[in-house]
Amino acid sequence: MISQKMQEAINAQINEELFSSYLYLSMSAFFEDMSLTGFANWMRIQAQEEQFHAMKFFDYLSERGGRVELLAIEKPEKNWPDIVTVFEETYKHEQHITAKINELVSIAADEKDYASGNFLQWYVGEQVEEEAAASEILEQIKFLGENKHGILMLDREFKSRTFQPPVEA
Ligand code: OFO
Repeated sequence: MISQKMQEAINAQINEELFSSYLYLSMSAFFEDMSLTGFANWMRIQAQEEQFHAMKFFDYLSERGGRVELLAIEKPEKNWPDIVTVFEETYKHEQHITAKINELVSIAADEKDYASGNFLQWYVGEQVEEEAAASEILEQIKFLGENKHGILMLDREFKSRTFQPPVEA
């Protein structure tokens, strides 16, 4: 049986993951509106990944005899001044999520909940990838600057991104 404290922290994290999904879906809608369908696809896949992260916590909490409680999801931003700002916010958001995952790891250690500590390691690894992906795209877009041809090339590349649930999950 999972502790009350760990249960509350996981429920809060489910909300964080669902908000992440909502935020990236809003960014996808922003790009659709700009007719950058590749960027819109990249964000839509990102939203699906976040949904997956949320459901992985959902299933784990249930498996441990805890009770999932869904909290209200905050309304995400709708507009951004430019593409660079979207990816700056994406990168900043992923750093925020990493901090939240690290807090969960600390709670698991405090509670001597070794199963949760082990489970959370998947997210620790995942956050390294999430931050690296956001940071790499941010740097590419900064490099391209006003180069519209380059942005369209990147947009074409992002059209091919698909969602693949991790096999080991
Ligand atoms: Fe983007 O990693 Fe979950 O939130």
